[in-house]
Amino acid sequence: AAQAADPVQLWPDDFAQRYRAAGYWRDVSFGDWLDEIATRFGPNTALVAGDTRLTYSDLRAQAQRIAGGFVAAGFEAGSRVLVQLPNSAAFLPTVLGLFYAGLVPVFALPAHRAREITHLVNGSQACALIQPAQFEGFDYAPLARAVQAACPSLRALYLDGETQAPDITPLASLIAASPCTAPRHRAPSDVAFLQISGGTTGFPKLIPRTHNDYIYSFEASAAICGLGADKTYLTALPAAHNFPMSSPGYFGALSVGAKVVMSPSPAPDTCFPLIAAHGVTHTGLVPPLALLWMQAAGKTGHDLSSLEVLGVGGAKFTAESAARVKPVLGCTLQQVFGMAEGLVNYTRLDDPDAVIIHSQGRPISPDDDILILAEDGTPVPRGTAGLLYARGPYTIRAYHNAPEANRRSFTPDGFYCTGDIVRLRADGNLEVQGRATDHINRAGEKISAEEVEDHLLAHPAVFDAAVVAVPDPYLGERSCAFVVLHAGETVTPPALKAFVRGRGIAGFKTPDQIIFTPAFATTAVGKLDRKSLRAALKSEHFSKE
Ligand code: J2J
Repeated sequence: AAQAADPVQLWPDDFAQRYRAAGYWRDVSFGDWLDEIATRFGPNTALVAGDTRLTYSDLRAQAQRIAGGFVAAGFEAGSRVLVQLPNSAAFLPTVLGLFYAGLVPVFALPAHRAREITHLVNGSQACALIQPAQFEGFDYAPLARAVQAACPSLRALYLDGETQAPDITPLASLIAASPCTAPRHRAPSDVAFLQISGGTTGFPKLIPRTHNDYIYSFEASAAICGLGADKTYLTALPAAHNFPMSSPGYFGALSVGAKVVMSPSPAPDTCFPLIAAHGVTHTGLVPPLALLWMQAAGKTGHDLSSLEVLGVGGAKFTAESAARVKPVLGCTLQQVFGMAEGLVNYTRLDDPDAVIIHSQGRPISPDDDILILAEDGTPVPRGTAGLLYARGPYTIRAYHNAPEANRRSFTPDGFYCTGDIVRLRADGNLEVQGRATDHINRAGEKISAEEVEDHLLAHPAVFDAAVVAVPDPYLGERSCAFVVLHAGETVTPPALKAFVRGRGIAGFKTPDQIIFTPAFATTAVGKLDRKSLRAALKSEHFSKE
């Protein structure tokens, strides 16, 4: 009964034909792909996570047992399963097991809480929830129960790790079940998983990625990033993010027989020993972490000399910082400008330093169509800044089940409106100049201003709220909430922050700063004018806060 195909706008036939003819889409599903890599690289080490070490054959065997568990539990092919696992030993076997069973993972971050998970489960009609028992001091069983109470589609809860919860199934019990010996059929053109958007609306949107488009994106990325069977990729960022998943990420690494190391944290004191112990050659970081790594590099005794390529993306990396990567870390910097909706740009490893330091690279595919348009929709003169639109063999044509957002975010001829303001240089590389949308890019984590405003507005003392991005030397941007209180009401910034945190959302969405203000400037039509709020923030009065 849960079979219903996702009502998703996929590529028109002529595009699909072109992408197949060009060899981008191999018509292989993730289940087939797991069989391929297990056959090609069987005895090589695939995964290192804590004390766990799995060869490619082991990885497939584990995935097959987990898949068997899901099939035995009665989940039909095509059903969605929400996965909220940290970078643990369970992550890859579980996700690959879901693929093998023909199920569709929905990826959430460990930082997400009841409100977000409820929204994602209801939005995807997920039938199961997979979480860690504990992570970073947080106990997930009560969260699981709260979500189940609010989500009629949920039939099963799984926890990875020690738990006293009798109503929740240990994830390990699936591994013991009899294996699934062949991938349950999914068409390679079907949706493989749902990813969360960086979102500018009140709630994150779901991004449907197909087997064909995603496998193409990470296989092509592996080649661009110089991965091979003799390389080692460190998963430092949260594994649910598109960047460590596919740019080139652990999937790109596995596609060429490399070794994947999972780090439970991106901090230098966790990652540096892993780099030294396992000879890590490749990893990916957001700019604030790259800065932290460069600060720590000289001060620890760890040998980082195995590092060959550091990918940095998710937010703008300044040229000043970019120039320090090679001298300080001794590896090649690769700037990565990507998005979970698809389009990913890389500087190439053999680009001149000036390109690597000053640009965000160029698209993966010769068939990535890029438009840079002025606000009126006409192309800007080459070399000047404009809004970036993208279409291609791995860029989605629509969000999952979001007609209104789709009208805003996609053009009638299928271009995704990235919201990024970029400039195309004469050498063909892009430079990110800014963005046109209202989100805060906090250390690479995208926060919707509207979503946080809605939570502030839920407080009885709050009359109006506007959340804006403020430049921050460590985070790149931090969030600042301007709040207008109802006449006669009072509330302190810490109390209001605690209220927002208590709404059941990821901690990184709590405003970093709250400024009370008597009223907002509005535009002629009475709409909130965020531009003037941003300008106000830069004024002396506010910068002293
Ligand atoms: C400036 N802004 C950037 C960059 C992303 C690889 C790398 C990153 C992401 C990612 C990803 C930027 N300079 N180098 O999915 O596969 C901002 C842009 C973009 C948005 C997408 C990948 N790299 N950005 O960050 O979906 O604003 O994906 O539109 O989280 O991050 O965010 P997200």
